[in-house]
Amino acid sequence: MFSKVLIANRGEIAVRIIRTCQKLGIRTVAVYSEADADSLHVSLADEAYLIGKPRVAESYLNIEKIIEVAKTAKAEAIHPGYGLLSENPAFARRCEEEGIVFIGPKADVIAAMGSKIEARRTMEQAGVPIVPGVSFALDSADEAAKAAASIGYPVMLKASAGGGGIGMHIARDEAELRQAFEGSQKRAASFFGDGTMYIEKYIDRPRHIEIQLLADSYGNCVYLWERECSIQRRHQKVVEEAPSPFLDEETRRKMGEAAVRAARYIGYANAGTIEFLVDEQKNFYFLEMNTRLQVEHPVTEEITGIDIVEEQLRIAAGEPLRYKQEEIRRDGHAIEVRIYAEDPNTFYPSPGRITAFSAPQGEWIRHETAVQSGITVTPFYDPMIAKLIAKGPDRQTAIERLLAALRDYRVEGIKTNIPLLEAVLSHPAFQAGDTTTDFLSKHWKPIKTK
Ligand code: MV4
Repeated sequence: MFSKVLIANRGEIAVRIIRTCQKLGIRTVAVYSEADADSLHVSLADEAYLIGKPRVAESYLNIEKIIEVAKTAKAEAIHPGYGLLSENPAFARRCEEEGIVFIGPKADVIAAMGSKIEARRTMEQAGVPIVPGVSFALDSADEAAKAAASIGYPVMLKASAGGGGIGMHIARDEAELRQAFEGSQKRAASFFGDGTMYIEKYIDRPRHIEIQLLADSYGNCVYLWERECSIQRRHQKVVEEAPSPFLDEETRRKMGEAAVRAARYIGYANAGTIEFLVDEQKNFYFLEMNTRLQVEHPVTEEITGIDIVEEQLRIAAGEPLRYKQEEIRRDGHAIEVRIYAEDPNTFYPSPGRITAFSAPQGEWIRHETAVQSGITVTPFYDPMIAKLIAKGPDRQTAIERLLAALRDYRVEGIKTNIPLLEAVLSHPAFQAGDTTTDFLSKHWKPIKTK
């Protein structure tokens, strides 16, 4: 195992990773920007290095600076967390070149999954179901129209370099497709530096269900069941849970086995997630592969009892997987809500100084945060300030425990989305498990807040 690891991240996830390192006796190196000098991840780590100005481009995304710190501090490995450099193949490659272990898959695997067209083609070859559509670049509106005619409308126009919802467009007929094509292509080119477009059949009212994988460097791979993350707002997840209230055992097993097949086919090593769209008939289709630790990993940890960060460290250090598929437990139900510093009605970020902050405690409540009373939420970073997770023997109990915890949650000085979270969890449609991706646009009516 490593004796020292650098955490190339901030906020709750840096704190989360440091805690597992401490549990394993690994020394930790934090990096921080000028805006984060007083942050919890800095005080918790054994060493901390200032790497630049508040803006991420001048600190947390500065590859050479982070590599330099890792060398100075003699860190043997770097954990990138999520976001930031976590799915940047150039960063993984620089680590490989410097003999520093990148805690994640190989750079070429990250790059292959970053191209959505290449990922589709690869999954098709691996025998994983993909959404009906094309797996090649469409160079003109004419080509797109020809492809759409054979797929059948409605279709979804997507950017190959996209993901997470950016650069997508629904077209219900040929006129709409032709009208959207060039604009989408230009937007993708300016946003990602790559205007490559493709189309898929549009799946109506889908669910977003993803499979958590662990794979080692010796070809062993297991799935840690699924998470359902259908409740989203502008492609930002709001509520995540495990297990999915929608899946039956047979679909669950088929999805898990398809995900393992995918990981084996690409020679994947480390923790990873295969995202699927699931339609009303329970057909599932590969959407994207996330080659990092995910924000919502705690719900999987709560139902399996496995510390995913610990397994990431062990895999990266060359240990074989410690579990066989039959040994993966699934106990009870866990739900996570993301607490954002934002106005619950306008969804605009609400930065500012937090004057009071406390979360309820309890054996079935888990609170992941780097925020403390007195800190300032700055506009430089993601506005997610905390995650609150509740566990119960069944879904209804988990919902009730999470609602009770939210009612006792105290944040003063800034606005948060807690009223939205309470409304979702207490909504009859959510309680009935009717959790499709259009949930918030259908059910959320802005409310009055002080
Ligand atoms: C789709 C889709 C329907 N049909 N693709 C949104 C995020 C990006 N990763 C893919 N997304 C979608 N792709 C086809 N062919 C609907 C969505 C989608 C969605 C997916 C998951 C969770 C929430 C969503 C909200 C709107 C649209």
